[in-house]
Amino acid sequence: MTYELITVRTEADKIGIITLNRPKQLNALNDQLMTELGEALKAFDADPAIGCMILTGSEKAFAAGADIGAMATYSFADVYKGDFITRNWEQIRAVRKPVIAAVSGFALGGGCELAMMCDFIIAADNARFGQPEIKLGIIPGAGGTQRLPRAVGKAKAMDMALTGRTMDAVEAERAGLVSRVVPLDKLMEETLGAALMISEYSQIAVMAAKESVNQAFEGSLNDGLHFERRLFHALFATTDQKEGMDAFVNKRKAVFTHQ
Ligand code: CO8
Repeated sequence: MTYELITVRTEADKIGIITLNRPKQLNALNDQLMTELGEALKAFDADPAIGCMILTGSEKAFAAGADIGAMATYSFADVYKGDFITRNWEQIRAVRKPVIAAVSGFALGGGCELAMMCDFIIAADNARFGQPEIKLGIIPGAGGTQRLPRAVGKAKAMDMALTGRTMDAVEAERAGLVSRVVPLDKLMEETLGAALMISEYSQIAVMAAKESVNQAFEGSLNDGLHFERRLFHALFATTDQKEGMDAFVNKRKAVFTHQ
């Protein structure tokens, strides 16, 4: 498939990198862009050579939100009947391999929600996160009122959703929204380092870890512990578990075959 609003490349034949590419609109997320993003993620997820994906934007903007110009004239009937958002945002959740968001500049509204849909966020020191929908007479619609409180707690999530203020990278890291903050010129290097590390581990174990951590947000502690235990037990059926443990015992580097 050819893409117009994103660019796609691989690194070291193991990492799929998707760059949002609507620079004049600060990567505002429209239908076409989200459809292309879903297709690109699906293709990388299905490629056995790819172990991890990176989603990034430009220096100035990861994404400044949903495309306000496109939404401005929508009616309730348009968005409800057309299933606005669900139809082409859900693909991100369906991806089973890890997706790291490398965020510089603005991650606002749908842009902040898109970053939060990724498995973790590495932020450049110029990153700004916010849910400013309240200023437009709406509320977040792609998970902002649900994922933000889980990431930063109720107080900060309420503050951001009700006032529309932004959080800088330092506050976002302190609050738990991002996993690391790095200088802007080191953002891709740091993110690629993490992605390469992940892509060299057993894909089965990596996918199981992702699935199990996500479970922590979707059910009770008891259910989550049970789910984790079952996956943990199942990994003893893999060749990669034998390889990883044998390599440790024999003081050599493990070579995983993803079996
Ligand atoms: N939609 C459409 N165009 C945008 C958007 C956007 N979200 N953000 C910026 N742009 C455009 C501007 O209109 C401008 O275009 P032009 O040059 O043609 O006038 C260009 O990008 C550059 O923007 P600015 O001149 O405003 O740049 P500044 O550096 O002065 O300001 C800001 C940058 C602060 C990011 C500012 O552009 C801004 O406030 N943007 C809007 C942010 C916002 O409100 N985001 C939330 C949108 S609502 C939303 O995301 C709901 C999500 C629901 C789920 C997702 C559904 C798809």
